[in-house]
Amino acid sequence: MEVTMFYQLEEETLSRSAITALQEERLKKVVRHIYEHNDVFRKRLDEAEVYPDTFRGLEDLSRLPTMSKKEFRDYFPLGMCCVPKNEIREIHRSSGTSGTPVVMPYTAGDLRQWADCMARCYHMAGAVPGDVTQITPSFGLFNGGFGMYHGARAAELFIVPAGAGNTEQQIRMAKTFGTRIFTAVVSYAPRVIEVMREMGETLPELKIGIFGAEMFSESMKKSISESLEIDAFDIYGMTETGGVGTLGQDCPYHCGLHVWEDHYIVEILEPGTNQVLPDGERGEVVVTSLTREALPVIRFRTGDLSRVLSREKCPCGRTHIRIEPITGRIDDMLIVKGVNFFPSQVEQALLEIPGVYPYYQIIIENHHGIKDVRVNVEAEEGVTSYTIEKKLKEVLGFSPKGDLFKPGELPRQAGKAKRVFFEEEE
Ligand code: DLL
Repeated sequence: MEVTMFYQLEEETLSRSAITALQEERLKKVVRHIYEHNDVFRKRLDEAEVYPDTFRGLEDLSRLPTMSKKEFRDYFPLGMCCVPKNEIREIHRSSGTSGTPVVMPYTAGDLRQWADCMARCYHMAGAVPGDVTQITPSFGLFNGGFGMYHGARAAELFIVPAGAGNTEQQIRMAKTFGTRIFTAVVSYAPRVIEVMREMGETLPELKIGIFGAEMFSESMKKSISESLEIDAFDIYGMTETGGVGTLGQDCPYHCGLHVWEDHYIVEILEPGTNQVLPDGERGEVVVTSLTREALPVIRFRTGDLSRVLSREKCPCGRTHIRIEPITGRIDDMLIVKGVNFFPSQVEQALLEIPGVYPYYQIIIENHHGIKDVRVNVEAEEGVTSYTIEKKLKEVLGFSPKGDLFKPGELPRQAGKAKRVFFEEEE
């Protein structure tokens, strides 16, 4: 691997023992920081009988109480903040579609940390200084646009800060400036491909796509890479950990998401319990941020599902832990006819059928308390309901009904896509 593929070569290739030593030191420091600078954190630690003077670091990690979105909401907007207000330089906020929004404050140091994590992701995907990157997640309170911007500044890229929407113009801009790296929320990529086809355009200079903010199934990744003739990367992060890229991305070997372990500790917990699961077992991703100042998270229950794939050095040279791409959220799980499944499994199956488009709806019907599921999907002529039902039976064990739509007939959405719809009880 060339050195230019690393943004922070030394940090990204630390030995396992060096990573552990760094985490040990930083964990003790962050526990002291939150204890001394925030009443809510101090009370929680007191209740758990964890005190900075006697806290032993990694071996005491599981003694730390877990937290979730609930704490952010209960202490909205800045009740969990650990620095004085005049040290805050920026905030971001989750959409709040499912309740009070989550606010994340950043100090100047936090903005640098975010930019560093994000710049590592850019370089890991193959960016070199001067490359043209087009940023299409929205700029504003959503962390996607600005996070990619801060990272692209650090990585010394030529930035086209397009923001969301206006797909025709996005394509013309990509052509005009010779965009090499396109960044987007996953479900925006099929839309770009569709409009490119309508316009009869190609983007020969485009080589790299960085997509995230939503589950990215293998079949979606394959379809996007092939259609755009690019290498497609899966970038991970969230408002609570400090935004896009903070938790990592996959490398050109695509063998799991590299989590920046000098900044974050990742544990996999059994959903609904405090049981830490062994490597290889799938569970809830729980994250502790080691280097954030304004609002570090301690054992934050993300609600995302994954498992540890490896703690060994990757062929790309990086040594940090690798986790499986996120397969869904705990609260995404659907139960119909006694079968538990995730929307990601439906997507994976549908997109394996040639001629099926990445636009679908999973509709959960409710007939007097008895649930059923319908799957509507867009497909080219020639794809039959029989093929779809047969394929879905392999995943679900039963064949859901549904309608076939012609390409372009299902609604296109901005931002993160809504795929699952719950119908009112009849
Ligand atoms: O979605 C951050 C982001 C922006 C990541 C742009 C990548 C690209 P939030 O709006 O706070 O932040 O949503 C975080 O989105 O807990 C996951 O459920 C989901 N998510 C984020 N990245 C991925 C991914 C941004 N690569 C929530 N794969 C997280 C699957 C993802 N899900």
